[in-house]
Amino acid sequence: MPENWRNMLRFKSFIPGILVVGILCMVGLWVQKENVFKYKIEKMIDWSKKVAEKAKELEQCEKKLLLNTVEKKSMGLNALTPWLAPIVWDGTYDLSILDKQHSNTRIGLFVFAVKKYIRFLQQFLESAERYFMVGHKVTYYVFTDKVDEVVKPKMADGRILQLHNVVADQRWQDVSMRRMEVLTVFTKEHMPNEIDYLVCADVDMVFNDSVGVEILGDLVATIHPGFFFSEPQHFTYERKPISAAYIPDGEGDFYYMAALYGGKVDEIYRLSVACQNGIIEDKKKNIEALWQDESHFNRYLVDNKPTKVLSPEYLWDTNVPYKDLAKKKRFVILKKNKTEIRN
Ligand code: 5GW
Ligand code: MN
Repeated sequence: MPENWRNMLRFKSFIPGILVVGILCMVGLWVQKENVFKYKIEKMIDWSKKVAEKAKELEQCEKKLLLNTVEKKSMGLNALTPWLAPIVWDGTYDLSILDKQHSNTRIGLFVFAVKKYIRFLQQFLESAERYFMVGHKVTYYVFTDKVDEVVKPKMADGRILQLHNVVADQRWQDVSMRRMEVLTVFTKEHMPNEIDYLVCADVDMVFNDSVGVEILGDLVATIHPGFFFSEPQHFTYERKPISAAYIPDGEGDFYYMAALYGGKVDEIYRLSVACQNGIIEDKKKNIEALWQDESHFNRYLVDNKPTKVLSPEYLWDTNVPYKDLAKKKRFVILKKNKTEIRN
């Protein structure tokens, strides 16, 4: 008998055994069918419940960011920019983790209070003591033409107030632009040894809710609340090609408001040098950008994308019609009588 026939016979002798085992297994499955299927069905119900929960969570997130309620899908509605920088909204970060990461971080707050704007300083500083980087090392860099009139706030430990004299330019446009020049000097000479991050702010503002280390990043800018839902072609960028701040149609991501921005000291040095150079270039041509330093600031940020973008929670204007956009109104623009304060 050939060898392979013999093998087949040997195999055949196993067939009854295999059949018996198979039948036993099927009987076992039949007896346990309730449990086996029940387990699978329960698992499936469990998973679909979890999926439904996640979908609901996502829907709530989207609602919070108005993805479903606003027709026009403006980029500002997202929690990430197209270059994957976070857009900071309440609920998108865990402050207890970030506070630990920044336990040794030194933060500067740069502000100008020149001429009549000195009237805003006391409330600005007092509200900063209450809400700005609470628990961290903070140095206020206040620039004013009236150092003697400054009312020092009661300050927590680890917080320092530096008062600096600055010339009071006659034209208000020059006062606003002077900030860039002062920044080029301070971010180069003084601040590198004193602080890690610098935050620059307008003084005609008040802190109204917490502004903490979640806003720190290499280069950080805030979306202007008035242009949150605007199409880029309607942004009030400088549109005169002759200006150094010129941004052509089709360029630019957000309209940033220069009333709150920040970053690492060397990043703010680079930004202020670029803006100051643009301002000087325009002055030589006897022209001025539409929104002075803010126009140059926006020009710089077209080419140098911020690594973090702050939502309008951080520059809130009580005049905007979409009141629900910001759950927290953290840093609020004060209403001012423009003719009174500018004369
Ligand atoms: C005064 C009149 C018109 C415009 C600016 C000034 C002005 C601005 C001033 O006299 N003194 C002064 O310190 N500033 C600084 O520049 C303040 O820090 C002020 O917050 C910043 C920008 O000027 P703002 O706040 O009037 O600009 P908007 O765009 O917020 O109205
Ligand atoms: Mn302002």
